[in-house]
Amino acid sequence: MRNVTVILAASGWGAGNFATADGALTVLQYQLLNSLFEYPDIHAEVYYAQWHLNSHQKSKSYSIEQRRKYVLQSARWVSELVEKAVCKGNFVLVIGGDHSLAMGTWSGAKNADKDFGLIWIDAHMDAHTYETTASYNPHGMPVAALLGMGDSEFVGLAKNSPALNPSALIQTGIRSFEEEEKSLLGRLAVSITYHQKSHSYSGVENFSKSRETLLKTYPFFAVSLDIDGIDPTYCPGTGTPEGEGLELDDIIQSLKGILFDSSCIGLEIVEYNPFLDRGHITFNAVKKIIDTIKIL
Ligand SMILES: [Mn+2]
Repeated sequence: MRNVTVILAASGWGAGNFATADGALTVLQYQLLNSLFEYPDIHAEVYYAQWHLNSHQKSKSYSIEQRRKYVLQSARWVSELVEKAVCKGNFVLVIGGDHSLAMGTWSGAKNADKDFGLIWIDAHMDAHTYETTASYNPHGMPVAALLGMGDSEFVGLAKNSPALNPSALIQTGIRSFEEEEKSLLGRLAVSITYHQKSHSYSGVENFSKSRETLLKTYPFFAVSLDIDGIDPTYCPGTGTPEGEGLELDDIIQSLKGILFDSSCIGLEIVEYNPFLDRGHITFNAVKKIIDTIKIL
């Protein structure tokens, strides 16, 4: 029996497009979690909250400070739920919403005193601060914040910051970044796998090596999945797509059964924006990922 806490956080305040919030709403409305509820060995509890009024408004029409306020509010809500869930030994499944929520997710796990490493699957490094960002979108900042850099309230979501030591982070899928991010992560010696589709590459092998590496130092690990890490052929419904990405099948194979991996504390799936989807391509990809995490 595995107890699962599902946290659906409909906030797009950290992204350039508010409708990123609706990924969480879509997962709830179209019952993508049913395969978890119906599974006999899983007991799932679900939390949902939303911080947007009108999905079609651009977040840019709000001030940086207003957006920062809601980013903090939503991240704090996630953080408190994650902390409680991890304390109980539950597997945490966080569904966004944009990637700024990760500041809350993994600060919450740290606040629960869990010693864990994190596999960060993404096209981007998300290692900006307000000092280096060009977009002022906080979804480009969670990695810096988790490592203790940048906005003091973002960093302070972890009661005992930083939430992550540089050695606890492995990034994969990376193919779009700014020099300032690369230099920050380089200085901290974070492990980064740059992705080029033209190279022969097994995402599954890469994932299991990352898992092994983290588990040599940390008793637990977790996964943050930004769906823009996956090739836009499979996940076009996202705000900042980048070509030449990871194979959807590699991600699915890597995450298969992860819910029953006792060394895994949780998974976060972010940046699914249903309004940018083509047909139901991204919807089906997210459904497939959720369906396979319980398959042994
Ligand atoms: Mn990201």
